[in-house]
Amino acid sequence: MHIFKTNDKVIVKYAGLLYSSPDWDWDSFINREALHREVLNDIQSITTDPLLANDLENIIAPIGNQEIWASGVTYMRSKDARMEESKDAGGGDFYARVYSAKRPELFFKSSAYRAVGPGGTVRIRKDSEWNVPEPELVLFICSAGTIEGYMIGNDMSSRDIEGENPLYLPQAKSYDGAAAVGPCLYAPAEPISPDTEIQIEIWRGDVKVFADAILISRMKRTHQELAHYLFMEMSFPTGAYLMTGTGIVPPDSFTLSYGDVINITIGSIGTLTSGVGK
Ligand code: DO4
Ligand code: MG
Repeated sequence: MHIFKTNDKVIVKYAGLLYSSPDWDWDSFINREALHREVLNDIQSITTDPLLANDLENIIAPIGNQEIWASGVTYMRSKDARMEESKDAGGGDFYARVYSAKRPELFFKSSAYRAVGPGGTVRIRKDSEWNVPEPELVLFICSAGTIEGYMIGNDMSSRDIEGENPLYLPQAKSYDGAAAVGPCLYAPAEPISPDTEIQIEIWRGDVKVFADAILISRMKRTHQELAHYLFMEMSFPTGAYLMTGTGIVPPDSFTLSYGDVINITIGSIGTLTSGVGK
């Protein structure tokens, strides 16, 4: 089941059919335990509307009053790349330690108004010269702390700023247009399969300048463990989104350019496409 947001509607796509009701408000609609079962119940009492296909042309980021948080150094590739980029600053050891520590790295990524939806434009900071997208599976955790859904995320990162000093992480990671999310909230009946693959392609005009893929089973930590730490001492009245970390980092010679197009695909969820701008 896929839940889409437009400026004035919440739209559910289930078994190829589309449903919507004027009573549905995004925050209260998604913030429910057993979300898949609850939505199945909701759509039983309404008729499907094929004309909603037109509204799907105008989807926006599937987010209301939820904050977007992020996890770091959850894949070996992220640990290795960060140790390399920060070695001159003496920061390498922190990444090795957090990779194997009991407590994960969690950081605030974006408020909803700063995030970019499907088909939007992510930004490169003007004071940075080395930038990459981080394609990540994003968890939706309802206010009760249970994982109820998933979306695709891009945790845009300024590698030169982060590499200069790990204490610059919030500036390397959080700025206008640094988080892309979408294209929908995927609320399956069962937790997402460990065989799920995250794929990325970066296009510069007609040229594919980077492509890679990784299975989410390569992650060092469990989704429950990340959600548990996020909710341990913080409440989220309308639930929260949590990026689970990247397992894909382009080679050090690569940096994004204005005009690039980034496609991130997770089979069961869809594709999140973003342009890159100033
Ligand atoms: O430690 C810095 C951030 C790590 C991160 O964003 C990731 O591993 O995805
Ligand atoms: Mg990341």
